[in-house]
Amino acid sequence: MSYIKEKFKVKADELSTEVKDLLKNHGSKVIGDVTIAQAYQGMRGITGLVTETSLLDANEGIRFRGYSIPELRDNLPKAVGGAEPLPEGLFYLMLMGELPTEADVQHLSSVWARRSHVPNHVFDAIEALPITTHPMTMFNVGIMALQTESLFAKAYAEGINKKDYWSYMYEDSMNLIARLPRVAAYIYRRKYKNGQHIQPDGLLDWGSNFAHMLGYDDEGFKELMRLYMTIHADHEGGNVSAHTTHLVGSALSDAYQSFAAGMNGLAGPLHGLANQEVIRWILAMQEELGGGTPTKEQIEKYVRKTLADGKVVPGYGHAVLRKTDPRFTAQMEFAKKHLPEDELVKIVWMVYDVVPGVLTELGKAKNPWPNVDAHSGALLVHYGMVEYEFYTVLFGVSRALGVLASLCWDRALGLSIERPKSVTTEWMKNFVEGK
Ligand code: FAM
Repeated sequence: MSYIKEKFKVKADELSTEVKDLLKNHGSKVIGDVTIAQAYQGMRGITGLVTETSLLDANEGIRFRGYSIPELRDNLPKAVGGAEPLPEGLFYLMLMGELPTEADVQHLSSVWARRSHVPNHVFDAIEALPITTHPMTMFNVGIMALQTESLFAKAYAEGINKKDYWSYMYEDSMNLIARLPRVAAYIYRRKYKNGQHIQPDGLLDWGSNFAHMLGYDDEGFKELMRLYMTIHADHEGGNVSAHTTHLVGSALSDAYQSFAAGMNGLAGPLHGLANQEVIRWILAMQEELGGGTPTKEQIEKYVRKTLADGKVVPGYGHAVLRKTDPRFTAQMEFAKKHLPEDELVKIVWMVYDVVPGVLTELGKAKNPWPNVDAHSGALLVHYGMVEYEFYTVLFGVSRALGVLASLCWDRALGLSIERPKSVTTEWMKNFVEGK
């Protein structure tokens, strides 16, 4: 057993004991009430899930095992000559609950490089789809084709003890994370680069090898990928992709099946697809105005038109956050350092100056501030990745780090199959009338 796996097992046994005590001594304590509005309106504010890897504060933003994004950028190990955290380190932090050493991160880089082989039938499955297929559909077909490799599914079919589920989930999660960049890069090169594929470089770290296979060997893009893979990884447990992965996983579906389910949620425009929608929205605005950099007045007019047409302004608002997303701020800082004169980035910043005021004035959106998706596309365009339909796949590769670390914990803690109670509107009416 690898030392990381052994260490995880020790931590998992400790927490399992604590959870058993918590349930035995306080299991019936009430942690919240549920209103009728919450039942109809996306269960917002209901505390009903346990996710160890990260915790979101409405005003401060996400903390991974207690570390904010600026703290991660300071404290996680970096590549030689790099300034952004290595995503391997964030995975270690989320899994283990403590910061990794340089050696831990190097170990994960080499384990994932060793496990990155993708069988040919996965590429064949992707090739069977029309070239016009959305990259997120190709991505999910690729993930599902990889399911043939699930060690958990194989072991379960042969018959295993419940106590060992975590071990197979751990192996499947490590293998899936190792393989995803290759699958994603294959899709990118197939759809946009005439199928001219690039072989992995086993000496590179996970994020920069991904950049390399996508066809971007620029050091700036590699740094961007490391930052991108770090900040998109996790956002506590209730968001659609994390919750779906956890929910499907609770049926003992394996890591591939659970993650694919989560990715179908990420593909929705109110969730991960918003990153492509932001760039599409800015390009449409530029086209309508005849190109070039719009003025703030023109942006404001376009925002009002978007809202009047009954559409959302992509990249703005959030179900839980109530301030500017620190993931937006981290990308803004990256842009100020590496590409302060970029035209599209400047438009993103002007949009940031305009949208919160308009949304606040209209008073409908509970959070008028930008989320992670408002900035990411402009950075990718700067380095030449203009194919915005692909952006959510990048988000998905990163999200694997958080939701798969969480699935390892779900199995280690032996969490139950998820099955909340639902009622009908008839039931609600009877309840209100006291029947
Ligand atoms: N533009 C226009 N209207 C908005 C809005 C926006 N950016 N954000 C919220 N609203 C509206 C919302 O549609 C709702 O209108 P109705 O009452 O007519 O349904 C009203 O304001 C109240 O919504 P809320 O309570 O403030 O937001 P929700 O919690 O219901 O929804 C979001 C949260 C993120 C789905 C919503 O803000 C939105 O649609 N934003 C644009 C899409 C986006 O950027 N999604 C990415 C979220 C991101 F962080 C991620 O998952 N990657």
